[in-house]
Amino acid sequence: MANSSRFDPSRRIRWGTVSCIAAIIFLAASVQVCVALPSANLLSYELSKHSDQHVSAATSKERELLQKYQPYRTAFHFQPIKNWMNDPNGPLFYKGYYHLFYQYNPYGAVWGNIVWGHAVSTDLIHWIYLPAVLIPDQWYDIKGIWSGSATFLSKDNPVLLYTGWSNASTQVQNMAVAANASDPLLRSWSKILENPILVATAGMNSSNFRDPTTGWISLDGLWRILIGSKIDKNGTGLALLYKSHDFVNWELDHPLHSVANTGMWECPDFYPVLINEKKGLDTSANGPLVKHVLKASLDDKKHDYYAVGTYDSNANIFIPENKMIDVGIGLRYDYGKYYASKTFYDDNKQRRILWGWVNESDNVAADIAKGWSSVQGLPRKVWVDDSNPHGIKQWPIEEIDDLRHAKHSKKNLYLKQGSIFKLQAKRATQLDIEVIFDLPSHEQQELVVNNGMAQIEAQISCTKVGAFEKGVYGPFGLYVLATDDLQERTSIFFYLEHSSKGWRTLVCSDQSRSTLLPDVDKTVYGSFVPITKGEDFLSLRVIVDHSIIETFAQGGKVCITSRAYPIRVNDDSAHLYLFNHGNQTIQVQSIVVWEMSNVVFDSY
Ligand code: DQQ
Repeated sequence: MANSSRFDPSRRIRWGTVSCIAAIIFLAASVQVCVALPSANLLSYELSKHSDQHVSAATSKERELLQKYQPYRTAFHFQPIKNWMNDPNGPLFYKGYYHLFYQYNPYGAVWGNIVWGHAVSTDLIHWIYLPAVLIPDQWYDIKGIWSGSATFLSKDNPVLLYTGWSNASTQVQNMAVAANASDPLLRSWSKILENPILVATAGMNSSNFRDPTTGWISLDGLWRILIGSKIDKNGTGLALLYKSHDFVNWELDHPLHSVANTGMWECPDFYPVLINEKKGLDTSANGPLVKHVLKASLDDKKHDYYAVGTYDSNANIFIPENKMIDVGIGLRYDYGKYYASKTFYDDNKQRRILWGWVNESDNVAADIAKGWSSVQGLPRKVWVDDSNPHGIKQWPIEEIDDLRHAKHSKKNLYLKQGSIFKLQAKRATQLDIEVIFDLPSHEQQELVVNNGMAQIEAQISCTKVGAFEKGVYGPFGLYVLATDDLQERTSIFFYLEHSSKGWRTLVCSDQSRSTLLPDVDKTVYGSFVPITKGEDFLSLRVIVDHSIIETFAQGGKVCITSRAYPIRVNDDSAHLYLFNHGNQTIQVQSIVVWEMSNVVFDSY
């Protein structure tokens, strides 16, 4: 069945038929650029031209067109045909199919009436929508089927744990089993008679008791799971540990880990990672070459925080590598908009894959008008950063590369002070860009610990720099989703800041001028980038898909996801630029830009 996920079906057809012509034009344009001397393409640019003095507000005609053409629908990110979506739930691989379940409201574009939506794919890119698998129909989940996870009790026996919002408005944990294990699409699930299998006991707050993890088998041979919670009196966030011999009868063990003043931990995730290897591990794996990642989604901050540490499976406790950057006070998966994420072990390709919910930055009225809200970030492979044992790296799964087609590349460009360079990309609303800059300062870099204080500093600095504070080295980087007069543009840039301990590198994603629409969250996101001794480059991979921009800095050490809603940028008029506003010339070692294909999502 033709995809109805694009609200303007003609857009897909139009793009389908013109894509060859576009590719030819693009190639021709590429040739022209490649033969030109790089310096000839560098426009000396006066900063005054960037000023917002002449910016005109979005007109009512433009707003009307917005609703008609749905320019913010994505072309290759997962999103339902319509309505509200939030957390990814229970991802798994079964009999040749990847399954994604997700929090979904079948009745509208705002949160409510939550069921588990369902889609399957053979490559994590092309999805088939299936009917919802779990809907509220029992006293223990009648108000909503909330988040949870999948566990394989044996190879052909996947089960789902989820939080039910009961008729008494308490949060209880329930289980569903695959009703027909021979169906690779796992379309039918049965809630078990023993539900609810876990309820909050005396002294616990049944309003803060949710989101069971994937189970694992510990050293004593018992199953273990975590449930997110908080201790009310001092706001300590924690992951409650439960044990079971049969996955149905559960007993409270003790908290696996807790951190003061972090508030409610939603959607905990706990998984093993190999030291010095990219290969993923099944959730029960442990041993001398294994570290563990504990992640919590902080309800108060709406960010996903993690820590790398050791899982002592005798004592059943988690010991973070560095207490200064423990869960909730240290590292984040993503320094932009990214929440309630969940990983799974992909047995098919022996890797661990991360999914995360990316909310809108517009407002509720806009969501209702467009009829949908939220996308899932691209699936990312995760592994321990071999240059920094306290951190992980994330990278879009390799299957994304299959969507790349027309390619444009350049080498050894010199971006002088105040220069911008226009890259010849057709349809710059769907791009995958990889750029490598020379690390400009050969002086010592400060090793920044990305704790809470550093995050505040980074955000403040990125905001100042975004507002045209010029430095010695930077800001330099990319303008994406930009109009040719730059009235609308989203900037992804590096900036080197001088501190008493040497230079430190910031990566920022600046939405402050991404749209002429006024009623949009335009926060500037940013983080310090850990530069390892010997690294003499700065790299960015930026994936643009209409209203979502995913940035992976320095090989995936730092990620920033942002949303943008430009009103004068469309498939034909979007532009991509390199820029440098710093005082020193910046060398671009290489830049490669690919146009990205549309993905057709089918309904079953
Ligand atoms: N979303 C679910 C909860 C979870 C929250 C409800 C996180 O289970 O804690 O839709 O976004």
